[in-house]
Amino acid sequence: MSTSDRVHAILGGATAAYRADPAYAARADVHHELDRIGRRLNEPIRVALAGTLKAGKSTLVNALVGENIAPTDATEATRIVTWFRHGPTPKVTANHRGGRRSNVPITRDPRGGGLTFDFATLDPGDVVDLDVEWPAAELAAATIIDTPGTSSLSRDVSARTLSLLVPDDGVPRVDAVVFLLRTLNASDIALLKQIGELVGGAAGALGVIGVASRADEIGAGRIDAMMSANDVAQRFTAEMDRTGICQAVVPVSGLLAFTARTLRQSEFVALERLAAVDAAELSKALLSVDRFVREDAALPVDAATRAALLDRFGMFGIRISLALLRAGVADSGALAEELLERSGLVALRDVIDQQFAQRSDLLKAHTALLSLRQFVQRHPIYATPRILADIEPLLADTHAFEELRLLSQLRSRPTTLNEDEMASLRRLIGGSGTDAASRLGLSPDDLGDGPRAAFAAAQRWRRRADHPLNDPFTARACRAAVRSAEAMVADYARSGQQPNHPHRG
Ligand SMILES: Nc1nc2c(ncn2[C@@H]2O[C@H](COP(=O)(O)OP(=O)(O)OP(=O)(O)O)[C@@H](O)[C@H]2O)c(=O)[nH]1
Ligand SMILES: [Mg+2]
Repeated sequence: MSTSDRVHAILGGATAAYRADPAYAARADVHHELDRIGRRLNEPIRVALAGTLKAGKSTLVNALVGENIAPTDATEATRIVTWFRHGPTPKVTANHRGGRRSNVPITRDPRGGGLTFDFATLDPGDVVDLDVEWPAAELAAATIIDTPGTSSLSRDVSARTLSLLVPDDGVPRVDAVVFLLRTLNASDIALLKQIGELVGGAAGALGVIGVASRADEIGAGRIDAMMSANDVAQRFTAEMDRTGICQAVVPVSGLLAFTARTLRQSEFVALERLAAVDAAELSKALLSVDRFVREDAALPVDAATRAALLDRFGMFGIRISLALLRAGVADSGALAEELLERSGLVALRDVIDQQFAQRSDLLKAHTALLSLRQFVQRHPIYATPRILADIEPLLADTHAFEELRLLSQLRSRPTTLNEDEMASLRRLIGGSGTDAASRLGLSPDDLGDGPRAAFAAAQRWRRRADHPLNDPFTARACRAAVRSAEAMVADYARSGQQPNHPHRG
């Protein structure tokens, strides 16, 4: 039975127990709560974007969805937790303190075409969160939650984000978290650690990905500084890695990604005109933001258009676009694709897919188990000990949960594994994807080697687990690798592929 099936079974048992209990038989609120925990198992995975103030969270929401639906830089809206879910038609609802709900008029920002919510009739202090339903395909696979920036300076806002990520009642609201960090000063790292400890702890989401955000600003956006920008991004990434909270860390420019996904023909035409300017003249104009937007600059594109380009692309985006055009990129589709790749969004989507999407049933099952545990403890009945006795071993023994915990812990805890062993262990426990080929590092051509490779991996890690100099953590990681490999051997055997008779296909 899969973990999800077992969770469904435990929930079914709990529901029956509460219906049969005289004290709870008539308690609609209690049955409603149980229903909700069960329903969530069938809803899209919930991924929250959290991070420091102005880290680019809302911009990244827009880039991921491919539409301008999360307000950026708008004062009130950025202080409220906002849920973006798939729905047939655009609709915004405010959840008020005390349970009242109200409709929020949607308005388009006349300048940029972005969404703004009309707060005229709303008191932001009275709003718990906003619920945006939007007909975007991306939202069918995942519900995305935009959160107010956290900082030690703004306690109220931080409290709102923390209560979503780490609720007082211990009932998890989200299944996974993307954590954005723009700078690496001591207080940012301290905040990430604090949130990570809470989030990654017993009561929080199991999946955490780190994003080094606004990556285009690293290296001051100079294109000739691309190499050093990459270096900085890598050091940044390594630093976040060391906190050991995230399963993976990716540098991303949300701004560039969003612009790439919504590139307009008029923008392409303006860039093309600029790219045709004499090289010496152009590089002078690109020396600084001030020079680029200067009214009297002798450029074939007017100052207002240049300022608009700057807003949409940032200085780095403009430089890289012009370089691409001069190198022969000939249409807006090709330019958009190049920019998207360079923005880091493609890499981030891959990581989200590997870490969250492929495991979404598990992450949701984990959330449901934590919620149910909390629930039965809050409403003790005769059956509570029995239900807990079902939940606890499932939380502790489910190997996939252990894989996720290890994937983050391996980054921060010392082990006696060498670099090569570390890389193959991470892959084996699902760090690059949960399918057998990704775990075993097989190319599409040698999938037939799967059974033999899985068998060899199980043997190799069994030996490595028995190494006399292992510390307890290293031994635990090696044993997990053995279990992951053995699970594949068993899967292959079930599907009729034996180690000695590799399937040829
Ligand atoms: N250059 C650059 N600017 C960005 C990027 N992402 C966001 N910005 C800018 O940074 C500012 C803040 O962006 P938001 O997306 O509102 O950031 P946020 O984290 O949602 O901010 P709060 O919710 O207020 O904490 C805006 O002016 C964005 O245009 C990026 O990748 N590159
Ligand atoms: Mg925001």
